[in-house]
Amino acid sequence: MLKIYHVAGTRSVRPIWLCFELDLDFEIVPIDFSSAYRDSLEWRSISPAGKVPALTDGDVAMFESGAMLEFILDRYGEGRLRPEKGTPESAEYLQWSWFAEATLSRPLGFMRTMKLVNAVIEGEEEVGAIAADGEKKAKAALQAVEQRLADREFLVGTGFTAADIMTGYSLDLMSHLYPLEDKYPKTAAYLSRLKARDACQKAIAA
Ligand SMILES: N[C@@H](CCC(=O)N[C@@H](CS)C(=O)NCC(=O)O)C(=O)O
Repeated sequence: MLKIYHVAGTRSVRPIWLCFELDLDFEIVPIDFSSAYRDSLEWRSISPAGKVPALTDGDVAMFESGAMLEFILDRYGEGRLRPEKGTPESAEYLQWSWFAEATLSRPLGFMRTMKLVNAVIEGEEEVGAIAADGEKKAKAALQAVEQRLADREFLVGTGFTAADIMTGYSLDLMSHLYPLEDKYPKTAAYLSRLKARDACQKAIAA
């Protein structure tokens, strides 16, 4: 059976949300998020870099959330929640799915670290410059999403897809650092729409 190793609030929300959208039979395996457990041989044998989420399904084992969505759609999607490959909409789909983790989430992790560093070394010029660069990148990525949503409800022309699951999770994380409503109203409304979906609510409650 398809198993997703989960910690509430982490990227495991993505594959779990997708499984609920597809109404699949699957198992959520809660794990201990302590660094001691994530460093253990047991967890490293499932997730070699010690991160969450992980997925197993028969002889398949995976540890990257975006790749898990593609695998789940390949194996169980029956053509749902992803445009047909090779079409212009598929290009949009791929772009926004990758953007969510490679561009949108990237400055976020960085900003979090810099916030901690700043708390320790207050007023260090270099640290301030690095933090400002992270903030600039985060804002540029948010602006790209805002522009895309200017005249559409979801990121891809065909309607709701797994690219919205990828991006929705990243935006939710971001919204804890930047209140989105004032500067990114379309993005804030999009995130509220995504979070109102049954499958998303089930994933958040899991
Ligand atoms: N690109 C990876 C990122 C995985 C990741 O950073 N997971 C976080 C939780 S959301 C984690 O395990 N953090 C603990 C750490 O980095 O030590 C994915 O999308 O699966």
